[in-house]
Order: sequence, then structure tokens, then C-alpha cells
Amino acid sequence: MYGNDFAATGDAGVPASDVAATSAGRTLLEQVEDAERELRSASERSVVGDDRLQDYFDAVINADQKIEPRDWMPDPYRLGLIRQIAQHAHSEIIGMQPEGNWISRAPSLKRKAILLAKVQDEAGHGLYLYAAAETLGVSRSDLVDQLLTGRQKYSSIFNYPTLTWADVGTIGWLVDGAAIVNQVPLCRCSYGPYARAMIRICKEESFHQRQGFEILHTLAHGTPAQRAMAQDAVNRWWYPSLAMFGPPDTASTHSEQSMTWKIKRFSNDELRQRFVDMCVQQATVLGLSLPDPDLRWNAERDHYDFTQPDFHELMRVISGDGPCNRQRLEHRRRAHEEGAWVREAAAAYAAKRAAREPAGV
Ligand code: BYC
Repeated sequence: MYGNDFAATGDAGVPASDVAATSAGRTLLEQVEDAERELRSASERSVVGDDRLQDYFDAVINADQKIEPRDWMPDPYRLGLIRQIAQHAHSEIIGMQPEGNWISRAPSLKRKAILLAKVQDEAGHGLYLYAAAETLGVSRSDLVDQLLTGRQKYSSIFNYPTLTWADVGTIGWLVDGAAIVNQVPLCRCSYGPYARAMIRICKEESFHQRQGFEILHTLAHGTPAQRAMAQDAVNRWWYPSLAMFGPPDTASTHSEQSMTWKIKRFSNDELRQRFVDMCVQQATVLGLSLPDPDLRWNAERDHYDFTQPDFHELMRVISGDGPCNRQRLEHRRRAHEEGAWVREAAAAYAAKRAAREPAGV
């Protein structure tokens, strides 16, 4: 976890100091900072121009520099990025709902204010991502239309219900935790606008995970009923969180191409394993268990062995048949319709200003 406030107790075979480190001894926050430095130096492009567009594109990618909106890029690269960034943006926007349900029921004013800020951050993440997608030549209204008509998807995880306050803590700990593990490598993605958006998002996401962890820590150390509520929430969210990383590598349609283009840096299974390794030790600090009887340290692999999520369930949820898919989309459609007057007013104001301002100013 980023900047863990909670002392780690260590776990079988794994030194306590490794709790915050997930890759080559670098904490997740250090990895985001490395990516930010890399991004700055990549902006001073050293690859020499070439008349053959495809060769130049390949050379920029091979040199680990960034493709920018002004650059030529193959259509499948552009379309693949639009697909992934749009799905990511939609996930942030739909992802406001499961927690938004709890803003009015948070157990104290402080918890309410924190949750409100978190949900607002998610709206902001959606907007950075829509803006990044727009640099690829699509309009935000087209993307929103594709979400509302079910042609573009969002993360499976947001189709599960939030039944208790402990679910809010568990979403912060497990769902935001999975999101961070998935998204830190995207800070090094080959497309500049996406990489820049991800750096900002990951820094904010770190607070989200910590607030979830802190809610769960409080419940796990509270009354027996609170503790049981925390354990129940972890039991329900564990496998859906593992499924967030996507199908297994053998069934992942986009991974290979995406990794060649350095959009994805690690495969779905690699990131899922990294997440499990990180969570086992954090669960120990929380004093909660993970609902997998086969979870155990494998010294040969240097990783935890674990039970995979139900990928048939993942496919069913992605295709629209999860516990809350209909409810989530209906709510989003209603909110979009009710917001029409805001979009119209903003457009009218922009037109009025443009008409008033002298040309060229
Ligand atoms: N849910 O070939 P694959 C957040 C789809 S935001 C739904 O492996 P890829 C948060 C996949 O799109 C969380 N669909 O795909 C927000 C593809 O379908 P299409 C979202 C999934 O792209 C608020 C097909 O299955 N994060 O955490 O190489 C509050 C085949 O998969 C899922 C992102 O979007 C799924 N779980 O890898 C709190 C991160 N898994 O398009 C938290 C950016 C797979 O062919 N995205 N699919 O119809 C990615 O990193 C990648 O797109 C994925 C999938 C790892 C998700």
C-alpha cells in the first residue's frame, strides 16, 4: 500500500518491510514517481524523424518515448486506446454509484465528508480520462452515448451491491487496491495523454485505498458485530476484486498487442498475482482473513498460491447480467437526462462569450 500508516507484522516467509513494496523493491508511490520522471525525459524526443510513418511510430515505442496526439499512429493503436480509455472513464463514472449510495448513511460527519470527496475525485478521474480519449479524435458525447446504449462496457466490479458500511471500506481497500496495482504500470503507457492522466489519478487513488483500509481497520478492531460485518464484506468482495484484472492470459484477446505497443506493461495474471501477494500481508495487519482455503506461500514460486475467481461469472457480468448492471445503467441514464439543462446552459454561455470576445483573443 502507498505510505502505510499501519505497522506490518510480517508473514510467513516474507519480510515485514516488503509490505509496501511490490515491484523490484519500489513502493507503488515510488513507481508512480519513476514514471513521472520518465515521462518528462520522454518528452524531449530523441528518435530521429523518418518518412516511413510506421517505422517512426515503432522507433518511438521501442525507445520508450511517448506517442502524442499530433503523431501519426496506426488505426488499431488509436482504436485500442479509445476502447481501453473509454472503458476506464466509464468505470470511474459508474464507480461513483456503489459508494455514492452510502454518502447519506456514513456513520459520522467526518466519514461523510471523506466519502463525498472520494466520490467527487472519481468524477474527476472520469473527466481526465474522457479528455485523454478526446485527443484521439472522438467526442465525449459519443463516448457517453456508447456507455448509455451498452456498446461500451465498464468494470465488472461496479455491478455488485454495497450492502453495509463495511462494503465502503472494502471497496477502498480491495477495489481501489486492485485499481492501483493495475493502474501504476499505466503511468508508463506509451500514449502521453493517458500516461499523464494516470499519474494524477494514481496519486489521488492512494488516498482512496488508505481511507478504505482505515475504515476496515476501525471495524475490525471494534465490537464483535462490527468485526463480523468487516469480515463478511471482505468475503463478498474478494473474488470480484480478483476478476477486475480481466480474463486469464490464455483468454485475454487484447493483451499481446497491447503489450507490444507498451500500453499494458504486465499481463492480467501477473497483476492479479501481484495484488494477491500485497493483500495477504495487509489482511494480516487488519486482522481479517481472505476467503480462500488454498491461499498459501509458495517458496519455489516466491508468490502466494491462490484460487482463481470464477471467470464464467466475470463474462456473465461483463455481458450485462450481473446483480446490479440494469440498476447502474438506468441510474446513469436518468442522471444524464436530468443534467441536460446544465450542458445546454454551459454551451449557451460558451457561445455568448465567444460572440463577445474579439476574434483571435
Ligand atoms: N470488467 O483482452 P482483455 C476503478 C473486457 S476503475 C469489464 O484482457 P484488456 C475505480 C475487456 O475490456 C477500474 N470488462 O482486455 C473507479 C475486453 O472487452 P472488449 C477500471 C472487462 O483491455 C472508481 C475483454 O474483456 N480500470 O478501479 O487487455 C472507484 C477481454 O479482456 C474486465 C480500468 O479500466 C472487467 N473486469 O485488459 C474505485 C483500467 N476485464 O473491449 C475504483 C484500464 C476484461 O474486447 N484497463 N474486460 O469488449 C485495463 O487495464 C484493461 O482494459 C483491463 C482488461 C485489464 C481491464
